[in-house]
Order: sequence, then C-alpha cells, then structure tokens
Amino acid sequence: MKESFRWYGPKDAVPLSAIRQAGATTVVSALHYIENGAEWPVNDIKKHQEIIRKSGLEWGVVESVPIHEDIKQRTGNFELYIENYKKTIANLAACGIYTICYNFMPVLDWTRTHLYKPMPDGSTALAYEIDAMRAFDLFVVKRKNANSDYTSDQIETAKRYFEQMNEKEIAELTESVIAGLPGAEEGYTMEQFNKRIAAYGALTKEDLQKHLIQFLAAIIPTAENNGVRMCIHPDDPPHSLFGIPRVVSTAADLKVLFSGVPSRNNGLTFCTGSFGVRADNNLEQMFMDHSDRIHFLHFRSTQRDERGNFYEANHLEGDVDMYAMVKAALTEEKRRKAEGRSDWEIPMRPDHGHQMLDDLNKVTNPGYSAIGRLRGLAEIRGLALAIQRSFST
Ligand code: DNO
Repeated sequence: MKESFRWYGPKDAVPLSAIRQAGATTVVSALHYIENGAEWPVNDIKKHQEIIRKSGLEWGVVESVPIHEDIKQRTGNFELYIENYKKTIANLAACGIYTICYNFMPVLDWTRTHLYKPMPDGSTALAYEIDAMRAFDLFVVKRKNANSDYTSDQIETAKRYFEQMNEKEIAELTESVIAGLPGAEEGYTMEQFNKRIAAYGALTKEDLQKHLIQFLAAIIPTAENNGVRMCIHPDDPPHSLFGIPRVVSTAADLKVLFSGVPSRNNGLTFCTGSFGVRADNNLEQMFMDHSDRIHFLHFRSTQRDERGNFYEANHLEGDVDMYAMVKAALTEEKRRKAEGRSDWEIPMRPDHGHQMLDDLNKVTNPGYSAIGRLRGLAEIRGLALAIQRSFST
C-alpha cells in the first residue's frame, strides 16, 4: 500500500514536514479554495503540486473534486458543471495526478454530532449520536414533515435529549453538523441549510441513483481517455439524513453503481469506517466483490451500538476487522502485480485519529490531528508488514 496522509493545504496545522516524518510518501490533497463546480486550472494544480514536491512528497490522490449540488439534483447549471468536471479530470491527468476521490452525498459531506468525545484514556474521538441528530432535525432545524420520518418513541426520546441541552451545547451541535467539517467544502447558516434541504423536494433514492449514474456516464469516458481512476467515497454515515436519500451506503448500492457504469475507471474509495457503521455491511465481502476497482483506501474503525450511535475507535479496535481488511488489500495488490497492472499499489491513508498527547492542546482539523493519525498509520504499517511477510513464508 502507498502510505498516504491527507493535507489540507498551506493553512493546515499539520505541515508537510510532519507527514514526511510520519513515513508517508504520498499526499492526499485538494484545491479547497476553488468554488464547487469550477474548473481547476492547470497552473493552480501545478503550484500546489510544487509545494508538495518541495517537501519530498508526491501529490498522489485528489480528495476531493466536489460535485456541485446542481449535478446531484440535475437542475440549474448542471451541464456546465459536468463539462467543468471533465476539464478538471483532464487537467489533473496533464499534471500526472490520476486518482480522484469524490462523493455524492446530498447537502452535507461527512457528519458527526460530537467532535471531541472523551475516551477513557484521556484522548478524544469523533462521534455520532442518533438522538442528538434527531433532536437537531426536529427541534433545531425544525424540518417540515420531519415528524413523519420517526416513530413516536423516537420523537419522545429526541425531545427529552433536546430538553436537557443548554444553549452552548445546541450551538456546538449546530456547528458540528452544518458548519462543514474539514474537507466538506460547504458550510451553511441555518437559513441556507434549510433552503438546501428544501431544494431536494420529493427527490427519491431512485432519482438520486439515476443522477449519479448519468453523471458517471458523462465523465467516465474522459477519465478513461486520460487514465484517471475515479473513486467514489461512501456515505458517512451510511444512511439518509434529513429525509434526503443517500446512494452509496450498502452492498446493494454498490451493485447499482457499478453495473450502471461498469468501466474500471468508475471505482471506489474503500472507507472501512463509513461502511463499518452498518452491521448489515459485510466489509470483507464488499471488498472482494469490487476489489478490482478499489483505487483508494481509507482505513479507520468505528464502534457502533444497536441504536445507531457510533464513535471512532482506535484503528485496530472497534467493529472493523483491520487485520482482514489489510490482508484483503495486500492480496488484491498481489493479484494486480501478477496481472502486470501498473496501479497495483493502492494508496491508503489512515483515516482520522484521536486527538491525543500534545495535540490535545492544539487547534487542528477535527479528526485530522498529527499524532492520532500517526498512531493509526504506524499500527497499520506494522500489521501490513507482518501480513506481507506471512505471504512469503
Ligand atoms: C472525511 C472524509 C470525507 C471525504 C469525502 C470524499 O474525513 O473522508 O470528507 O473526503 O467525502 O469526497
């Protein structure tokens, strides 16, 4: 696996030099300042690439080239945005960058209700509490018809949850959910958020699935012509939010997505933490079913309970069987190597990490402090080395 680390650009509190010392060779990055929907100019790509190269690292993966909301809804200027997307694919390829991660989550990208959940060892973790989310939807956003998405018991529990919150907690919850977590590209005020949700109207899961496939049918030929591997990131969390469907959450969703546009350039970012939140997702099976088109790995683990709450566990703990996942990835690499595929080595980044040690006193992007991710990378590296050695004995 190509050991990688995400870097949010020159303003990131974790500098490239730290990534180098973590032992990663590949940087996962994006031009966050470019507006969603606009073409990424070659000059801007080159400038960013140069900064990374100067640190002795290589920009190997773009995470993400965001998809404009108009494309998801197929309204407004979606045709122009698709054309711009194609140009960005070609521009990145012209600079030698061939792996592009993106997602198709409506309105919000990844979502957590709590960004600093205290862990027993004194570190903090990202967490998602179902009652907090329902309370937010019902009593803070006050979404129209939200009541019909919940049972009366769920509404009652959410109401009790809301009633015991103070103003500061409500403000923090609001900020966590709609202000935009790092990489989300878009954050909203309450008014904007309400508008964005309302814009989805009665759009069904089938509609959104169709829009994704139409988008891919339009851009994948450009990816093929330029040797670019597109890899969609699963929904995080993997279920609908605010009554709007999500379409990259389950094994069945992947089947629709890849049978709709079978090209291998239509690939997947295998994010163990996102898929792993659902007990009905069999991660090993899903990996095996699509191993051929997995172009990027996000390795992290989550600990869920039966009610739908989860927090981010240490990388080798929680519900994800990291041994099985690393083994699956190395097995796939071996298979590709034997086939002579030039993309046999799959970029992997330790996804998120606890806020711990000195980082507890620093302001870093939630989930993206240096030391927590360093721990994750080091653990996965050791695991990979042991598995690799066992292959040859
Ligand atoms: C969160 C990330 C996501 C991811 C996008 C991919 O930590 O995994 O923001 O970058 O969903 O498009």
